[in-house]
Amino acid sequence: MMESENITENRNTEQKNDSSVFDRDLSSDEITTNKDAADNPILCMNFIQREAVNYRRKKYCMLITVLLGLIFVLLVIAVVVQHKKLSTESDLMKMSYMNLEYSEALSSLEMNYSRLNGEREELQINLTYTIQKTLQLEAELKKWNSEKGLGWYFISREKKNWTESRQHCRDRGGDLVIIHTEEEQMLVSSITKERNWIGLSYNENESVLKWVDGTPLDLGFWVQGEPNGLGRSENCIEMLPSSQPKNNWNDAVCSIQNTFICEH
Ligand code: MMA
Ligand code: CA
Repeated sequence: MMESENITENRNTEQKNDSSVFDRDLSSDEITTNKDAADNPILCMNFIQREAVNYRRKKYCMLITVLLGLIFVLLVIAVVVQHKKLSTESDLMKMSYMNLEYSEALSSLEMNYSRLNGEREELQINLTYTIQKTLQLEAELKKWNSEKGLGWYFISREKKNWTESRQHCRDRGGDLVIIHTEEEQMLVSSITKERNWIGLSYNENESVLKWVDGTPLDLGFWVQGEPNGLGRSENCIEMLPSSQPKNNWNDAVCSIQNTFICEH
């Protein structure tokens, strides 16, 4: 009786030991003990059962890790897709905003264009009227001067070379100014503030100074030391406003651009 009680107690102790083996990891001492106890069939069974449980645990862990990894990858994909979608939407919004800006700028340009076009037409009408009025006044002045036996001068605003200047005067019924007296020299000098061509030049072949009406020079009002080109490189005569009015002629290169004085 006593012996059977002992066996029952031993079995309980063994069962207790078994369950504690399932619940915890074994220390290396215990493993050694287990190896040593491989001969014991009960301990051997416990060892196999424990290994099986460990294997199952590892399997679950791996499965959970894989699942978590999968979820993570899916999340990353979802974030990337969402980001792309958002950036496409923001690009579209930007483009439509720019389109709006462009169309506003375009309509403002169109308005400016039509306003400027209107102003241009108005100015064109004014210009036409002014040209007509000027021609009319010129005609009246010419008539009045010819009745009184007087000439009149025209001082250009634009600059031209000597030949073009002369042509401009001739196109308007006059020619570059001719000066025969000191009185006329002083008068013409008083109305000019820039370098001006006058109607005097070297005759190409003879190197002789002649007025535009073909008459030779009788009286000159030269700057001191002029003319110094002597018809070789400086064939046309200009007035220099910087010099004193009584002596302001200089021979100059005919191609330079000067204002000019026409006489009618
Ligand atoms: C310029 C030119 C000439 C003029 C000299 C006087 C340098 O050349 O205007 O025609 O004789 O000046 O110094
Ligand atoms: Ca000169």
